[in-house]
Amino acid sequence: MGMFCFQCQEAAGGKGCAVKGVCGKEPRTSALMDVLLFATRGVAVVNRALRASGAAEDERVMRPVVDALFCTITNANFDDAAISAKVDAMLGLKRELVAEALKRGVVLPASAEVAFDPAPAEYEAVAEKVGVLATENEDVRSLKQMIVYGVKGAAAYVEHAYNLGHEDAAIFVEMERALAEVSREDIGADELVALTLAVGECGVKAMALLDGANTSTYGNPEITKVNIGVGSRPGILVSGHDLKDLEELLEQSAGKGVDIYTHSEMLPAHYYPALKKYPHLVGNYGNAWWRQKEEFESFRGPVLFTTNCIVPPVAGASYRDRIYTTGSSGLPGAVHIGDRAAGGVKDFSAVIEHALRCEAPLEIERGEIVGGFAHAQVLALADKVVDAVKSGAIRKFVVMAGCDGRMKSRGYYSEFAAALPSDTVILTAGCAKYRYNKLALGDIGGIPRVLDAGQCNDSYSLVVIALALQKAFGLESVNDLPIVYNISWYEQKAVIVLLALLALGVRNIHLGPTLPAFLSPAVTGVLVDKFGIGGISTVEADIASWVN
Ligand code: SF4
Ligand code: SF3
Repeated sequence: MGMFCFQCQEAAGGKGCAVKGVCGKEPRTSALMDVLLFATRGVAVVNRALRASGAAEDERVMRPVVDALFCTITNANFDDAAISAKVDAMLGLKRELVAEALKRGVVLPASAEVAFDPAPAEYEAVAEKVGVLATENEDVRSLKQMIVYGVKGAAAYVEHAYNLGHEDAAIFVEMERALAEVSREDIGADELVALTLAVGECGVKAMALLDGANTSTYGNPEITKVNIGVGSRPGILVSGHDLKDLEELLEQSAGKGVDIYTHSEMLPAHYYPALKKYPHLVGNYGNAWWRQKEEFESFRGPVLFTTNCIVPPVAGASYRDRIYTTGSSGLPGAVHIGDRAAGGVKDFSAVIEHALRCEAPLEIERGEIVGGFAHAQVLALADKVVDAVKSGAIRKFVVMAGCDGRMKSRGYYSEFAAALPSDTVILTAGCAKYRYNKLALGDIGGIPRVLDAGQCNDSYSLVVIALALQKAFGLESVNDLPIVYNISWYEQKAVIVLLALLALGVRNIHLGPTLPAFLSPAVTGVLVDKFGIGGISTVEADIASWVN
C-alpha cells in the first residue's frame, strides 16, 4: 500500500514520503494517522456546532483531541496498536457528540468528517480517501496542511501545560476552530491565509501558557553549567520535552542509586531551579535526536521518551529493549508507562529497576555547556545587553532557534555559527543548538555568544526578549532591531513557532535547510511577498548579506 506525508523537513525527495517515511514511519502507521486526524477533525466540527448552540463545554473532548494531534507529530509515535485504539476512541466520541447534537436539534455541517465512521477493519482502506492528497487543489492543500501542522505544534505545547495543571479553554477553542475550518470544502485561499495567522496567534498563546506553567512550577530558568560527561552509577536517559515526567522520575528515583541524564530537548530541564536541585540529575548525554542510534548504544541504560523525537531502532540494536515511552509517544515493543490518574503520578518503577540492572554510561565527551538564558534571566541582564548594543560591542543578534536533523546540509548551521563575526550573539532554543553549542564561541564582555533559552517552545522567550529590546531602544517595530532570524526547522513544532513569529509581525525570517515540501509555489509566493520569508544559500553569502 502507498502513503503520503510531507509534514517534515526530511520529506523524501523534498516532495513527500510515498513508500515509507524517511523517519521510519510505515505506510500502515501513516494510514492510521490520516484516519485519526480525519476523525479528530470530525470531533472538532461537531463539538464546535454544539458549542455554538449553547451546549456546555464537553470535558471529554479537549484532552483526546490534543493527544491525537500530538501523537501524529513527526517521530512521536510509531505504535500502530496505540494509534488504532486512539481512532476507535475518537470515532466513539464523535458518535456520542453527534447523538447529543441530534437530541438538541443542532444542524451539523454536511462535511465528510462528520459522516465518517469506518469499522476498525476498514481504517487502512479508507486512509487514501481522507489523507493529505484527498484535497486536490495544491494551494488549498498546502494552506490547509500548514494550518493542521501549526495546530499539531500548538497541541504539543498545550499538552505539556495541561500536565502541569495549566489549561486555557480559549486556546483550545481556537485550535478546534482551525480544525473545523480546514474541514470546509468551500473555504477559499484568502480565508485560509487569515486562518494561518490566527493559528500563529494561538501559537503565541500556547507558548505563553507553557512558559507560565513551567516557570510557575519550576522557577525561572537561570544561568547553569551542565555537565556533558558521565558518572559511575547506572543511568536513565530522559528524552523529549515533558518536564512533569522528568520531575516525577527524579522524585521516584532519588536515593535509589541511579543517575538521571537529559537527552536532546530535555537539556533545558537543568536550567530550572526546582529540577536542578536534584543531585542525581547529573548531566546531559549526547546530542540532538538524530544521533540516538550510536548514543543509546553507549548509554547502556534505559531511555525514557516523554515525546518526540524517536528514531525506530534497527533490528538487533542493543538498546531496543531499553526503550520506554510515555504520554503521546509510542514505539512497538517498547514498554509504555501509562498516564497518571487524576491527582496521581506516573509509575516509573520499571524504568528505575531496569537501570539498576545496567552498567553505567560510557563516556562519549567531557566538559560543560552553559544555558538558561530564558526571558527572565536575559532581562535581568538587560542593562548590560543594551549597553553592549549601544557601545557597538554587540553588532547583531542572530536567532538560530529551531530543530536539528540528519541531513548533511545542516552542517551549514555549525559553519554559520562559527563564521559569524565575534561581535554577534546567537539567540537559540530547540534542538538546533546542538549544531553549535559545543563550539568555543566565547563571550562579549561576559555575555556568552550563544544564549540558549531552552526548548523549542522557549522560542517564546526570544520573542519576549526582542519585544523588551524594542521597548528599551524606543523602536517602532520589532523589525527595526538589529536581529536576523536564521531558523532551522524539522517538525511541526517549528511550524507553530514560525507562524507565531509571523503573527507577531516578525518579518524577513530565513528558513532552512530547505523550505517545506508542503508549501506550493503559490503559497511560497505569498509567504515571500507578505512576510519576506526566504531560504538560505551559503554561509559566506548569507553572512555577507544579513550581518555585515
Ligand atoms: Fe516523511 Fe517526515 Fe512524514 Fe516521516 S514525518 S513520513 S519523514 S514527511
Ligand atoms: Fe527537536 Fe525533535 Fe524539533 Fe523541540 S526534538 S525541536 S526536532
